[in-house]
Amino acid sequence: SINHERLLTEAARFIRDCYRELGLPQEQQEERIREIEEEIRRSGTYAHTRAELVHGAKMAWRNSNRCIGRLLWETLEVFDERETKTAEEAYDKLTRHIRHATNGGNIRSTITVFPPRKDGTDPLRIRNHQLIRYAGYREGESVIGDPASVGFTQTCERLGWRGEGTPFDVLPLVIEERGQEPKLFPLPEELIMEVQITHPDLPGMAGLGVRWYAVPIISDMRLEIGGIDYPTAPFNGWYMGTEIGARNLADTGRYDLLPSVARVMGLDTRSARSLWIDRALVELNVAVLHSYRQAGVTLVDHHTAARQFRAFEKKEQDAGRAVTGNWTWLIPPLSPAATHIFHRPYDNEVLKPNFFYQKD
Ligand code: HEM
Ligand code: NRG
Repeated sequence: SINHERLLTEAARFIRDCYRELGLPQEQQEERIREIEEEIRRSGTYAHTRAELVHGAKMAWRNSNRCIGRLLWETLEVFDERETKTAEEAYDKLTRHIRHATNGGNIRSTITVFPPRKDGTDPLRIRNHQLIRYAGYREGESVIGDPASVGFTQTCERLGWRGEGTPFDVLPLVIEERGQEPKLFPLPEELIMEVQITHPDLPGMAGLGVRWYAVPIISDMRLEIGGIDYPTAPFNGWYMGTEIGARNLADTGRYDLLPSVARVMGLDTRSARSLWIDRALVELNVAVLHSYRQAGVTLVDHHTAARQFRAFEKKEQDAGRAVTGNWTWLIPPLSPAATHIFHRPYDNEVLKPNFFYQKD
């Protein structure tokens, strides 16, 4: 059928790229493609070998146009959990992912791959945007906690969850098994590493009681490899400081902390021309870098990340591959023009394998 044709085309394209990169002989490629053709004819789909899954996931990271961290794409650790059946089993695998990735602060880039979509339906889905994230509670005009989590927090409450009501309540996992109601799984406190935000020479900063979690683990994107969709494949690296200091804690639509930081710094906030916003932003980012370093948690500053990305560009060029990228995401939100990324264009063509947004 036409769908089988389309799947085979995607599969063959992936197998050729993958096997060439792995240095496997041409005959093996063609043999594997014939085998996949047969499997698709028989069953309507095909299963990746473990080596294909591992390298395919790495290629997906390498092709992530919005990611500045791609130099390290080959170091991704892949857990193959395609045999997972139940939400309870999935929860178990997810706690292992968090433990392995956190590694006492020495963060390891990790992905756990759950069963692929079959006949258009998903055997398992995670409802969380990230495995670890803070709740947000609507309180009249304002929000306690993370405003980005208000909708999902309500979903959790409908399922019977009640948070403590602090600005930093870790949300439970919500896992859905095909044909069943979503289930709630609270995360044990000792599993979640967090960092208290302090400043090297502004003692008032600690008094704000701000914290953030160690590991960003995106859990709502679809991984696509060779025409196969993996709707549940949570992945993590570590933070770039500005994600926390210039966005999560600073955006007016998020924790909106710049006025509080300015107060701690004794800045005059009456006129925009005093640049109090910019000064507060810089010191908040100094605080994030200082705090993660002091806590022994991996995190990269945006200047180092940009230099690493330049090394990635060079490495890809040397490998004979075109670098694709989304300039609007690659430039850091602090001092963008102080990085080389700002000063050159990037081709935003979307290569596969890759990670994609999907409907929840
Ligand atoms: C996006 C850094 C690892 C895939 C991003 C962004 C940053 C970043 C700063 C932009 C986020 C934003 O503006 O919201 C890093 C660093 C890593 C890392 C420092 C350290 C190793 C990874 C890994 C993967 C990955 C391991 C996948 C295997 C992606 C994807 C996006 C992204 C798909 C786009 C997310 C979206 O559209 O919301 N990364 N990353 N990154 N990264 Fe990475
Ligand atoms: N900005 C988001 C996280 C997006 C992905 N960032 C990474 N990914 N560093 C936030 O929570 O601030 N990663 O896989 O390391």
